[in-house]
Amino acid sequence: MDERHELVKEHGADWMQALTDVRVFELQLAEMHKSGSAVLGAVHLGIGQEAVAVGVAGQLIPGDQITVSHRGHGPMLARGLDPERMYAEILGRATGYCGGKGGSMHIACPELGVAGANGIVGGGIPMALGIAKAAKELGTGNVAVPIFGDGAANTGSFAETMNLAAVWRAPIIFVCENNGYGQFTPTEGVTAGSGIFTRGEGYGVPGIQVDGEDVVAVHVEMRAALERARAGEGPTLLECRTTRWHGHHEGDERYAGEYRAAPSREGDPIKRLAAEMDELGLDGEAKREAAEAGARERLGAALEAALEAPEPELETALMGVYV
Ligand SMILES: Cc1ncc(C[n+]2csc(CCOP(=O)(O)OP(=O)(O)O)c2C)c(N)n1
Repeated sequence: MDERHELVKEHGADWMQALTDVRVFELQLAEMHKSGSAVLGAVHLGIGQEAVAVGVAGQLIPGDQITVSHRGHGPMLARGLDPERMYAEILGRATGYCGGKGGSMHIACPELGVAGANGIVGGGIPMALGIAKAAKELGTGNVAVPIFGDGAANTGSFAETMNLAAVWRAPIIFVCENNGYGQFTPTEGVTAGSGIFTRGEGYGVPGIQVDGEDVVAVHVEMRAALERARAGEGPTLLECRTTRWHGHHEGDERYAGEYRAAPSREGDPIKRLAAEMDELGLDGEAKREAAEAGARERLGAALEAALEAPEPELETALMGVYV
């Protein structure tokens, strides 16, 4: 039995549930947004990109930290955040992770390994290096993982962080979710070179490109990068090629064919895993259906509970504001 087969046998059912949880969490948000109801602020969904979330964040250990972009629900859920509190945050409720004052793009829970989401493109990358440097100095054995888009790979903070990360041999894994677009701009029109993964080369940082719609492949490459980082061998750059199915944000009217071709759904990470499990006699399709039914029930209840939660008290409005 090859390694891939063994991994699917061991983790397939868990991955199926985790991928489906992320998908259903976001589908429910999309449905709510469409109905014009309680979603506050902009919401950017990563539907289609779930294999990156699960393959990367699903194998971190307590004390590891991720930073995510404006499109970070998936990695935060895969890291173990509570869906009800995430919904509450997105809906502006007092029970949300930031008391309802952060919204989708500012969810944070360092206690559970989510140092923070960030609406500033590239903003989470240097934050993660600070965390990685501290982990190294304290000898905790933990790592930091900034997860960001291809657009962020064109920012100065990416290059600057990569440089210092290499100099410090910091335990950091740069995870680029290359979904083919930076907001409304096709990646190839604004991105030089022969692949974002090659950008580590000049700094002596190993770069790997992986099929980001294949949870097994992402898991395997991330596992290798984690081993390197925990062994003191320094950073790795992982470029995950994936597809975003929705517009830049929910309600993005330019989505309907104006700036992009209809996204291919052939790479659907959930269906691919189900098919592979079926080939191996592991009841993939049946497990997919069961995972979806379970997710709909559990996450439906989480959303209901969040909707019933109170809004923040007026007296908390200035809490956490520093001038
Ligand atoms: C510093 C900064 N510049 C510009 C923006 C506006 N903006 C928001 S998302 C985005 C594109 C990001 O593209 P990418 O990093 O590829 O992430 P994706 O949306 O594709 O997941 C831009 C330019 C911003 N939020 N921050």
